[in-house]
Amino acid sequence: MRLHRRDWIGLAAGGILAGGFAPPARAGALSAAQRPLTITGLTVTPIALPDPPLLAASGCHGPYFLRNVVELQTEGGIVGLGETPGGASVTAALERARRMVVGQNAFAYRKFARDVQALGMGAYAGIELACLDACARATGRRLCELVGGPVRDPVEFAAYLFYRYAADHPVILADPHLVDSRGRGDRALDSWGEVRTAEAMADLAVKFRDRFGFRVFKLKGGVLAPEVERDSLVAMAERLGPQARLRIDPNARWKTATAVRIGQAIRQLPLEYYEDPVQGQAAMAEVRRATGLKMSTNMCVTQFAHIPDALRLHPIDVLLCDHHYFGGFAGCLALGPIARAAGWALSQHSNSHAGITMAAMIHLAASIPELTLASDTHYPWLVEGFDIIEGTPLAIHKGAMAVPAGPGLGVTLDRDKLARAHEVYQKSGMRRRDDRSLMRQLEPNWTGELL
Ligand code: GKR
Ligand code: MG
Repeated sequence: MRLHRRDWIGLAAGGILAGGFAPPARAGALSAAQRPLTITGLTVTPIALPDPPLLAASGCHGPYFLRNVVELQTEGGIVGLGETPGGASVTAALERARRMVVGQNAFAYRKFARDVQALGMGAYAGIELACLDACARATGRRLCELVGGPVRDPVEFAAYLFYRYAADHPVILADPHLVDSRGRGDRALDSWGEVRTAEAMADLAVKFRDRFGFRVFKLKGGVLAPEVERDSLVAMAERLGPQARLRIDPNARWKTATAVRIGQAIRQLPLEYYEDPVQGQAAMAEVRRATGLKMSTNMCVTQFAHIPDALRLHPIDVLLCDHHYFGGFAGCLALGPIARAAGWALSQHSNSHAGITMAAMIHLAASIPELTLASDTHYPWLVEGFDIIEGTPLAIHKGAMAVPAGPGLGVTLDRDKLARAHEVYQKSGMRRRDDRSLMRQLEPNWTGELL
């Protein structure tokens, strides 16, 4: 039915158009709610935050991890925040994206999504998040409400347990990139100490449970001999009790035979899933068949193009989504129904990050009904006092995190801490993650070969 202007006026007078349903406005007469949120500027700040010597198949973390912080200015003064992976290449991609987004409507971010994604998914994730934050702030809503949530609140997270060296290991303190005042003993970055045995790992798991209330525990494997990692899981199960759910993730550092052997040995444990023990969908499917264990990945299904093969080969039961590489919130939201149809549960992948990403991950998990499993997060490893958001860090209580109150992401930048982190980035000279080099200094015979 086509309505004439006088019909609209009549309907409006009768109250039929109440509740925000208004006649098409004439150009130049848009209400505040109808006006585009025009992007006027984009600021990119590369930062370096202290990173303890956590071990993974890639080597050793540290002495800093890198992130890029995005501030998206809009007409009217609202600023949206984003945080995305660090490193000079992502910084450059974000800088290149500026001309694609300035002048555009932040609400219509999907209009420029493909162009920005072509520069890199990391850059896209930072810009999309800043758009969503700005839009949610403009409407006075929490970010998750903008995309159909919250479907849950609070959101559950898993303890992310790494083997590691002590923070004041002499090799770390001698690192030429180091530009802060950390030192030995009381001046060490943290006091978790060295964790390189099954018993020490079980101790760490208990400390994480006692401090944060976690119920789910992910062991980052692919570091020590596979049998030591198996023993670590056994020790964790004994110390944590039968209600704890366990995961192990060797980041594809194991041969198929190793993964099958260890998988069969841990079948009696309360294992929630076996994450990426081997490389590639075919090998994952073989381990899955041979062990009967539930398998998960953030390595062999990391983009939509990988899904058809996964539906054919059946390598997984659980997919770890991540807005940093799966096409932002839009991509992860689209994964929900696909995962449901494929019979996969969703969890969330994490890499070292600060508070803006932490808030984003909470909002994302609060927006995807199919994301039913506890998400990973590196947030407990973020050294106290270094987060770049104002106030105290976002709290983990009983292993879960409340959706920040908003509007938007519900976090604001601490300008002093951001400036300090940027200065460290500039002075440290670190421009990309390089776990291998640090590991080779700690363990000169380390090659990262398959185990
Ligand atoms: O922080 O060293 C690490 C992790 O190993 C990370 O790089 C992985 O990408 O967290 C990740 C995972 O679940 O594989
Ligand atoms: Mg993983």
